Amino acid sequence: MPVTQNPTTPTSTAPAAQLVHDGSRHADAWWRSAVIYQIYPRSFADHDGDGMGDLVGITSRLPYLRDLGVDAVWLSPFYASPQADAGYDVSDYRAVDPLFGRLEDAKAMVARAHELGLRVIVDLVPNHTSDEHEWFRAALAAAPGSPERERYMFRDGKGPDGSEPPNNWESVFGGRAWTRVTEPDGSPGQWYLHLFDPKQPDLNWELPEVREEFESILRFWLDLGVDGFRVDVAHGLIKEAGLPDWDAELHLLGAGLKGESTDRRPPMWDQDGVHEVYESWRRILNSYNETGDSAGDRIMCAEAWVTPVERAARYVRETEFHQAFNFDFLETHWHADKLREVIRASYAANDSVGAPTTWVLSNHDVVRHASRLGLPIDQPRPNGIGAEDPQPDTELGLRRARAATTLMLALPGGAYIYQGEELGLPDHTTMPDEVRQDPTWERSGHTEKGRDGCRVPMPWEADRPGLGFGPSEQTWLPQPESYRALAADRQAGVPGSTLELYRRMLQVRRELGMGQGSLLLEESTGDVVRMVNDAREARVQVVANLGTDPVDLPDGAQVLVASGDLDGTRVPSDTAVWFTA
Ligand code: TEU
Repeated sequence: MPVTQNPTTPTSTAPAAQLVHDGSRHADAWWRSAVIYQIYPRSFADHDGDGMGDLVGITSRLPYLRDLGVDAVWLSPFYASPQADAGYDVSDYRAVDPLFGRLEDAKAMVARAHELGLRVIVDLVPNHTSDEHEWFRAALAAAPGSPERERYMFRDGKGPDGSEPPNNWESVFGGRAWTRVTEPDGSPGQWYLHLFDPKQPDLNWELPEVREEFESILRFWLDLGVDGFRVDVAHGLIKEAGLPDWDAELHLLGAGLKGESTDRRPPMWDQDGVHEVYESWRRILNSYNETGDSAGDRIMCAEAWVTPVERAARYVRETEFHQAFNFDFLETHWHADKLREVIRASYAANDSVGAPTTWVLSNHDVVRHASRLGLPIDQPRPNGIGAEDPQPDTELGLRRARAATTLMLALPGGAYIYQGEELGLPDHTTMPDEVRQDPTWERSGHTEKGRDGCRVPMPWEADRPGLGFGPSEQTWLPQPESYRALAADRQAGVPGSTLELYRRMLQVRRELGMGQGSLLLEESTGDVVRMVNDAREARVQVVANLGTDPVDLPDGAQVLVASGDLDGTRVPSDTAVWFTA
């Protein structure tokens, strides 16, 4: 790294720093500071060699996660499903899909995780079922107005012959959000709502029977021993009465919520009625209370794309979710001032309701941060990248991704890691279109590549077929050649590797109690984020240099963690450091 002649003069971190989060106010419940690792079952580890990950494969790799130093795993859906949306289309909520194994394998996986000291969170998909769910099949076989149809959002079409959809809503994956059915007698019939794929009909959450069924599903998995739920599309269950048209674009974050635009909420997202559902679920979770902690130890995390943060905070009131994903942080561009702002606002909102703030940079729905941060700053982020699209700067992306994670894991609260980010994996950005499986690709009329690029099977062993994903060379999506050098076995024990950086950070974070710390943030420090995690065991200072010039560490700084090579006591561009002084 070249050294410029005029490094930014260091300022002492303490004096101008403001307390933005007081970590001493809360009891030590595990989920307030947990680092949770997202397993994408299709792509984590394949045991039977069919090219698709499975539960036995996951169980076999759990020691790796214990050694990585995470507290818990969250598994994306592995339930019975036609896989129209990679398992987020569930046909039986109490069964394991044969692709992934049997219920016995799920029990063995939970038992093994617990033996290793890892908790297990499973995914719950309540907004919609699969169209192959027995309820939907029954609804299609029954008449309009029947109790079977009442479980879903069936409506008559508009126009003289009902051939127009009931309203103008669009599906998140592209195209209209309504599909017309053929009635059992062969005549063109009613329409049903699907905010996602046509194979994902939305349930009618006004119906007590739907609520009872999901309470029973919760108990089923709690009885099986899981430690909690990640709740899919938690902001979508209730729709505004009358299903009014919505003309703004259907953004998940809720068009009309940002800036000067209207303060009317989209009729399909973040309706006040959803909270009642979560209050009842929280009561169930609390009743499974083995530790005596009044907040319980089984948790729910909301996937709720809701803005502004004040609205999002309503999901984590103490009678509802324990946590929610912080998508504002994930969406923040690589600017020090914007990061400072989102950090401050996130703590303010969550602390106001006594909830832990969580942090996340990648998941199975977004371009991985090693690729995302290699794209030009301030441009809209693409939904997937294809071979003919502008390619991310791989080296810069990885460098910034490591710095971003180093910043993230210094923050008190909970954090989510998406499988493979600990290896610095980029997206597969040159995947042939023919192999794409995300319904987004077809439904958007080939205008959005979709999410396959971040869902590629894990590289475990560089010299094995399929990079050690399983015993055969099959992988359900192709792995890019760049994954070979990033395979876990190429990084384990290698100083400076991304895997060792993650291990080190998780170890230091745990040993010093940084997840439970207080956060002091310095204002107005230009392109450098400076903060202090006042942790149980140490006062950890953090410098993240987003500028072009290197910055000096103060005299006597003891470096605990650095996202990249330092030049003596200088922190180069796009590098973050934890140190004590
Ligand atoms: O995602 C909610 C969601 O709508 C987005 O994440 C969206 O899929 C993404 O922005 C692509 O446009 C959840 C799941 O995480 C996702 O995998 C599912 O496809 C979706 O729900 C439907 O169940």
